[in-house]
Amino acid sequence: MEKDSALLIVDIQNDFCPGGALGVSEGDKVVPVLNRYIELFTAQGLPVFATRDWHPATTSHFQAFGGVWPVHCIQGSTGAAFHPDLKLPPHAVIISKGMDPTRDDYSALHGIGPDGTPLPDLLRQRGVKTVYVGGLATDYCVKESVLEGIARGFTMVYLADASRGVNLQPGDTDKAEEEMARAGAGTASLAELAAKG
Ligand code: VGL
Ligand code: ZN
Repeated sequence: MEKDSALLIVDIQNDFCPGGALGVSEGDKVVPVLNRYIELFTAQGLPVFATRDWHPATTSHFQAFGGVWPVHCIQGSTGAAFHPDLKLPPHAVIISKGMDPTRDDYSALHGIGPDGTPLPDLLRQRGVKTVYVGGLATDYCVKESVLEGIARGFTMVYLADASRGVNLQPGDTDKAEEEMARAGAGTASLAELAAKG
């Protein structure tokens, strides 16, 4: 990885894993992969950010209030907790998103850190220009984060081996990957990054 890189882990929460309220097929399969990415970035002294979908109990994001999703990732609930096998290092910065009760908001770049600082500012403060992104779900939060990062001038690299999609419609994950590539996102894999060291 370049010296100006960071790892952005998206929504590895119980509700997005099999058995959760909005379980993504094979969502838990990315956990050991992300743990290896975490090791690689940490070994190089690079920042790690982990987002969490962090909803109020009442939000237009949920079916009951006019939205498309079942209730999921309510602030403080077990469903909103990170998957128990995800090995976040002490230096990881937790980014919360989806708190606005009036809209769907998938982009991690709209999220805030523990002290309320928006993620783009946290990235700039650390000199980050290249963001490696993986997690759940490819066709929502991962895609929107990658597209918004590009729009804001960051170099965004999509990690397919660390991501899975919801696929409300069959093929949504493929479409999301095409959209990210068209917008200028790079791609990388664990094997490639591990080989480079
Ligand atoms: C997400 C669906 C609903 C995501 C969040 O983070 O990808 N997807 N809420
Ligand atoms: Zn959500």
